[in-house]
Amino acid sequence: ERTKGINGLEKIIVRDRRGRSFEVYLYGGQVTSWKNEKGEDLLFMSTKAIFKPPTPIRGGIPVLFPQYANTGPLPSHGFVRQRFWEIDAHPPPLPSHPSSSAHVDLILKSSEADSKIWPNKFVYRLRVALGHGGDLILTSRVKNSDVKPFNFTVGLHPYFSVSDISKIQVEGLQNLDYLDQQKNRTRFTDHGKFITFSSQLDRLYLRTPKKIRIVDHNKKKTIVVHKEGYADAVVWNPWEKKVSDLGVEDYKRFVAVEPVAVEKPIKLKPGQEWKGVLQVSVVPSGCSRKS
Ligand code: TA6
Repeated sequence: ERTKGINGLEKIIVRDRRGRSFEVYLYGGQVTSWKNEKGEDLLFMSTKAIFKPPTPIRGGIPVLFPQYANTGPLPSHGFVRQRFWEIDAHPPPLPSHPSSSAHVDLILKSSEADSKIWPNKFVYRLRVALGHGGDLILTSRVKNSDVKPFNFTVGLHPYFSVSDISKIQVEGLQNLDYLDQQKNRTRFTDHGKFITFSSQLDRLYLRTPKKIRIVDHNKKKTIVVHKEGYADAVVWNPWEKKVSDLGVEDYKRFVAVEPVAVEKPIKLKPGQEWKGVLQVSVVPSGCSRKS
């Protein structure tokens, strides 16, 4: 269903037969909501989110491309989160994708104006789908539609809703190296068994396993983040650090666990395509369903 969202910005609502749903704004190609059959939103949206281009929307799942954060000369996190995407009426087939799921395909093509800040022609296709178990699946495809090769870094920046940031732990990143983004990306090794939060944390973990878990002790639920094609992962919570358009207490209600490819930029030759998948499921804690 295509409809008007906040401030008249167009959004797509997709529902499955069990009453699960998600919403995507064409502005940013950004998922802003993902609800289970009880109507609970599994994604966080800032109480102060600004739905007014060119401000990026603070919450849901921003798309970061062609640059993660300030790791290069472009605006932080690139520019596609501030562009108007379109519905892709004829997406090329996605062979391994569950066929019966409810989904929508979006597309963003590089524009003349953007070529002034990033001189490479690309096509970014994003499929957002509900899997059979109600999982949320985001499949990104970036194609080099230019006549010369190019490099980029890329990511998704999901704001996962949690009951209380001080009552969760992030598992699956032990013994990995990370770059501390609060310390000029100095490299450290994480020797903890899992991550807990009691102050600001902003780490870029390098070459991580595909599966990362967010265990929410209050809710007795685990968010399973499964990624393919993104080698690295960021874990972020700003705590009381001032973040524009975030309510003062909002940091308590989300954690960002982000599939990204940063350490080794993706290289594409003309005509080549890169694919990345994020699949998120929610399971009762203690359970480790394969996803
Ligand atoms: O990915 C984490 C991060 O880069 C943090 O350093 C923090 O700044 C966050 O993203 C939000 O960035 P934004 O540009 O949306 O304010």
